[in-house]
Amino acid sequence: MSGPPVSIRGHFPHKEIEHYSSLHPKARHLQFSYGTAGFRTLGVVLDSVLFRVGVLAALRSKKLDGKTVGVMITASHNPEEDNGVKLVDPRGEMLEAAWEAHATNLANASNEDFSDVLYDFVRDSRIDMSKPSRVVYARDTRPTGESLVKALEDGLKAIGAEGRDAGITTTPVLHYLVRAINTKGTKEEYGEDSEDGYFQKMSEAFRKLVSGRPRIPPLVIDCANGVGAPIAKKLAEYLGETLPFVLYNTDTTTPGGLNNNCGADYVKTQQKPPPSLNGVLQKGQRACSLDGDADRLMYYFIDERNYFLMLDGDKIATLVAAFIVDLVRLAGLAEQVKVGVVQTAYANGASTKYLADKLPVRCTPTGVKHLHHAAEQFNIGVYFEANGHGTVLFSPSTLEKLEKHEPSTPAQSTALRHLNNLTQLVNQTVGDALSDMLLVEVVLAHKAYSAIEWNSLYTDLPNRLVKVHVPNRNAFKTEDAERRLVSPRGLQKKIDDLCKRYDGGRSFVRPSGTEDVVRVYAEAVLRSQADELAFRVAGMVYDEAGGDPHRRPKEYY
Ligand code: NG1
Ligand code: ZN
Repeated sequence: MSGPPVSIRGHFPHKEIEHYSSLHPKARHLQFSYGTAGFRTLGVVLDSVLFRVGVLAALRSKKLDGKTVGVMITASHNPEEDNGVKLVDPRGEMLEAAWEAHATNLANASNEDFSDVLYDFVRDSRIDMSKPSRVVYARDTRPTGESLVKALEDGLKAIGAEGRDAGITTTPVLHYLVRAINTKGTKEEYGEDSEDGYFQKMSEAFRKLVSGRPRIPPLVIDCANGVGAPIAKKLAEYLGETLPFVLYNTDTTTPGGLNNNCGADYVKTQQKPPPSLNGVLQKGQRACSLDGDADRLMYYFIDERNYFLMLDGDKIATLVAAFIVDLVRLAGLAEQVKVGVVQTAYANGASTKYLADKLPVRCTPTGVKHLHHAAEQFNIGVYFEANGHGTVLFSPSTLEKLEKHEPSTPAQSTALRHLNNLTQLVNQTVGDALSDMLLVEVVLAHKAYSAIEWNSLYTDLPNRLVKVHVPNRNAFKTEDAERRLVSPRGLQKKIDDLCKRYDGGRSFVRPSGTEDVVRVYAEAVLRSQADELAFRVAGMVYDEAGGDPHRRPKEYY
């Protein structure tokens, strides 16, 4: 005998869903996938996805008992015509992995099936439709953003969710807001839930950390012609003379400017400054680039010989981690508070070596969520991708320790005060270019380092990143935090044999999570050898993957 028909709790708004869904039809031929960076593709094809993400965000909030969920509309460092969308969970962290698959399913349901697929999802996930639902959302400066926000809002209306528009702001501000809203009035209160609250918290901590230090010389900031520009302008007002900014690439209205020949990704991949800064930078002057949504940061400078030197995510991680380790020791907490660093296989071998002599270093697969979770395992976890995305996490028990610890000397008390201020300066929800930038400036001020001294902590091994277009990148499977290939069989052995022939040679191969390519990374003691190793491995990958021999790129030898 079968039981009573399974039904869902509360009212399922069939009519509203069908009505709003018909305003945002999905094109039949399009397939979408919620990957490491959420949904990301050409902005003009995302209308149906945004509507459905609105619906999903509203349901996620109901599932979490009415906690506020975040939605960020951005395509980060991608070209201006792209756009994308990501969900943010209530503590300001990335969406729970299991829901990524739900997001993909819903985005790909046909127009006719959408309402039924949604009903089944609500039933199977046991979502109580009578719960409240709250969503806060924001977008970057991309031209397609405005209409995508409307589509998202229709998704919220279809479910009857309460929406809060945070306007045009950075990804890290949106993550901050989500956490601030959800912790309001609790003992974990993260800050006032407004952009002003974000600036207040960060700038106050910064002022305290640099007070009594020599005046900081102006910092050149390349804003990638993106949302970092208006936000950096506002931050400048909060900081005043404590840290003078010289802002470049702040044009968010001229079409095509976003991330074009500028921004953190340009600097990292081209290994040169944005052309707009040519002739601007004085020798030794600190400059940095943000990406299109201001969650990545690259520092750099021109040295005495006019060489361009890049201070990337690895350099930031080493600078910051070494500083925190010192402070913990000076505060008398070395036994109780363990500091660790998390990197990916893309971290320069020289940075890993430098760090591993001082503290535990973990390697995780690419993607912020992996790094973030690994960093949570430490009392204080510093994580950075080489591309400049990263932050520092202080565990709840560490925060408590820092607050309650009784220092026994004035030196201990000073170090402890600095640590407590750092917990306020750092955006612990996600990598944040502006918060990371202030963090770097604090360390430089405390150590009295110029960019040159910072750079000399260790010397990067020359490296090369190559993209290989193959018929099926899913044929490439990895293990050991993506450092070794398990398939195609036998290829790893060939790579190992080749690496042995290069001094300091290291190379690995993995399928990209965001582009239809396989990435090859190689490093070696000499620049020419790093290049040669990368292109040789790329050639092996191309041949192994069955690439057309007539179209084999010449530079693969
Ligand atoms: P993929 O395409 O999976 O290599 C890229 C970056 C990641 C990360 C994601 C998300 C490199 C080599 N890869 O991933 O670090 O930032 O994009 O945006 O930089
Ligand atoms: Zn970004």
